[in-house]
Amino acid sequence: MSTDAVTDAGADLDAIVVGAGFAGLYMLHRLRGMGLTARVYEAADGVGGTWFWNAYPGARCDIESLEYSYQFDEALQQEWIWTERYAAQPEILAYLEHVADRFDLRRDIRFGARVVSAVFDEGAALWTVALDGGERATARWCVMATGSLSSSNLPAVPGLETFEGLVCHTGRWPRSGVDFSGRRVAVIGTGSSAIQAIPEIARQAARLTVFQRTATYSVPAGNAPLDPEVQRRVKADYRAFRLRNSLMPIGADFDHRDVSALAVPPADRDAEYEARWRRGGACFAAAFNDLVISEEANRTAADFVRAKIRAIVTDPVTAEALSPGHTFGCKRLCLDTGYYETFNRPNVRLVDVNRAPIEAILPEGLKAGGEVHAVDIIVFATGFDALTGALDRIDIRGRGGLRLKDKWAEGARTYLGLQSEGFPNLFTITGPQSPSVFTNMVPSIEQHVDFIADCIAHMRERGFRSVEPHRPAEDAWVEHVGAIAAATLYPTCNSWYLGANIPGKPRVILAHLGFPTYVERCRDVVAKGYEGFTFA
Ligand code: NA7
Repeated sequence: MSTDAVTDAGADLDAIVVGAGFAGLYMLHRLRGMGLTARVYEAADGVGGTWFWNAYPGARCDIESLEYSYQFDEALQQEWIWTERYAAQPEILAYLEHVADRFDLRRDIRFGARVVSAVFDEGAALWTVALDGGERATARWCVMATGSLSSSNLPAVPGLETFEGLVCHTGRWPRSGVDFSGRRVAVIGTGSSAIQAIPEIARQAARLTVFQRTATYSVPAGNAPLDPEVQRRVKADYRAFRLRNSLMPIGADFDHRDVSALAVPPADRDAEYEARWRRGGACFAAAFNDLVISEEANRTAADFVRAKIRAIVTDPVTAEALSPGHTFGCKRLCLDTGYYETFNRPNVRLVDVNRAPIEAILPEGLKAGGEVHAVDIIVFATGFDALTGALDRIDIRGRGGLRLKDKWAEGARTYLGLQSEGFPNLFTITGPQSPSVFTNMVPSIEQHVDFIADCIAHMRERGFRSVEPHRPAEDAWVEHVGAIAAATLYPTCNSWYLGANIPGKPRVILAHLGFPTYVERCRDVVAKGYEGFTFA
């Protein structure tokens, strides 16, 4: 493929970026600012990534909008006005479209361009990236901005292809929307996406049947219009606000309380949970400092939520089925707006697939536990092949033709979640074993993009052609990430954090727990001349 500029390296471009979500857009902006030629390939027809695809009813961020936004440009963060405490999908998508226009990014983005392979040429130290249409381009650096939760998981239910109604997945929502009014609907799954969609669908549908495999802990989001005064106060010193957040455990203000749940009398403990339940939001999980460390502490939060479910849901059998039995918070805590209340509606029914497994999809609906549920629409809210799924879908080959997928067959192996040994000049933004999904994603993305851009600048200044991690540094990082998780309760659930939602996927923790410690470590690595990386 020909381009206007041929780089010093004789490649079509200096850098290729895959994906035009939060990560890809900022990466492009940084690369351009460094005077590099860069192009973004994006499979969708527009920018937005996650926020392009997850357009299901009720889709909303569960980090507060004043925090879930870019901070790299002061004018941008001042001018954009958020309207709600938690922004809904259309507002975030509009924000990202605004960013693309404001920084004139679209001229270097190719839409409708799905990358199918990326192959490293060792002699030239260049990546060749190929699209599904057969086009190719070469570049020195290849940056995967492919998202942590972008490869949707559609379970292989027998007979799916025979269904005569509409099938949709929350993570690949039809652009034209779905009209549920008067329809009989099945929702499979009860994770974050389902919990947001179910109350909205129930309001429109004639009948809604929810197929649940694992009951979910959910707390009220407490969404509301954003008080202009709060917004004004934050913007008066946005920099200080961001700095404060960056020092918090997951890089967002959850009002962390550094007290053990077992160190306070039960009545005070419940009063703290109650206050946070009323306030709404993920701050509930930050009520005490040992909820994901001590089983006994954890039980106090779990019991509180279970009591809430029993108080909200009028049918005791349904309330019992909706009450989770696993460790609180080791699957992602959900934030909802009337989720449990929805099961009091006469048009909503819960089916526990542990008692009544989904056996098949028929032309007229689903068969579960011997019963046929006739439906017009099936919504799969069955999540994603998290963190590695989007990379696995691309045939990525490094030195000696090594396939990334093969290297990661027993679990992802990276250094800092940024690079994997044997794949020089290939970077992953918020890749596996970085803090990513355990943080506020936007600051995490910015931190990674800045690291990558600075590393590229470092290479150019010194005339290096390639960078990759040193094997011992990578091994030590993999062990470090695993050891942190092993000291918590996270390994006790079948969560997507561990890859446990995907049949056959190795069960290893896929993200680093702790944001400030990670950022500190990255700074230290740079200060020590990119310790653990090998330049050539
Ligand atoms: P999640 O959180 O992975 O939820 C998926 C749900 O689908 C969950 O309840 C799963 O049950 C269920 N599931 C998955 N496969 C099946 C099959 N085969 N049968 C029945 N039920 C199934 O994905 P979401 O999209 O809700 O949220 C992902 C993240 O996106 C979210 O945390 C935010 O960060 C944004 P399981 O719990 O695995 O038993």
